[in-house]
Amino acid sequence: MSGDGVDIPGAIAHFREHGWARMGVVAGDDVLAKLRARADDIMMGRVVHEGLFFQRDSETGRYVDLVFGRGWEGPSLDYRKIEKLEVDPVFRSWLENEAFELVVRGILGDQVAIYRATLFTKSARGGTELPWHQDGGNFWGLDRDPELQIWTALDDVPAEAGCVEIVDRSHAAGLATPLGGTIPADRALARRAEDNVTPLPARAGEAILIHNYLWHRSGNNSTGRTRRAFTVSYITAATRCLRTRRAPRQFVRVFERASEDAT
Ligand SMILES: O=C(O)CCC(=O)C(=O)O
Repeated sequence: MSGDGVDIPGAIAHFREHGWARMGVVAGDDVLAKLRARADDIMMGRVVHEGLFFQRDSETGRYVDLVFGRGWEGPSLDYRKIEKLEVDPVFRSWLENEAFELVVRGILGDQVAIYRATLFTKSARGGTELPWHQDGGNFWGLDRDPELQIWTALDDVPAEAGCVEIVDRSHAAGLATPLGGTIPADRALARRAEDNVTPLPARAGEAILIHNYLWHRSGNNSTGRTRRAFTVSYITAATRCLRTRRAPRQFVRVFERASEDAT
């Protein structure tokens, strides 16, 4: 995908003011077919990479019932989250496409790495709800908080498929708690989040910029069809991992080589 047809300055300005911005449809049918097939191949164990993080949907569809630490549990399309997809050449090629490069450089500058490249899927059986959260804070273990994620719909994601929902401009108030992550119920009540929900339904191939501090969430999928999305957290290459119990993470630099044309 080239940057042609995407209003990059407009998207960046909207992102800064609102904490999110639509880029429009950036992935064409052929790219979508490759990304969807690769998502299924990874879940079904037909393509295997060392070190991927897998988490299955909860049995109930409720976030509080998620089970942690099991990794890949066998072939299934009921995984809700797969991380470290930067190691996969198909996803890697997509996250380095030219339109993303223009946006990312416009916001973060020239030296860029990624914190995570993640599939968030909601299976045809309903998936798992994701509560209000922010993607930063001590929980992320970095010397500075990331600010930019680019989310791509791999399938049509109408409201009833569990589209991303946001509280417009909520990024401007910073972190709700120093830890980051899930927003405590009392903070959500105080911010009257339920009265200020903006749903962001998306067509397959659409990309949306999401500020890491933006309050966002997504519900269950009642469409009976799988709902897959791929999201990448880009960081400045100067970002350092602060963890001490294990060797600090080194982040994969991106946009260093001429990006292969994923389209
Ligand atoms: O796709 C979703 O349901 C949520 C994605 C998300 O929370 C994120 O990109 O940080």
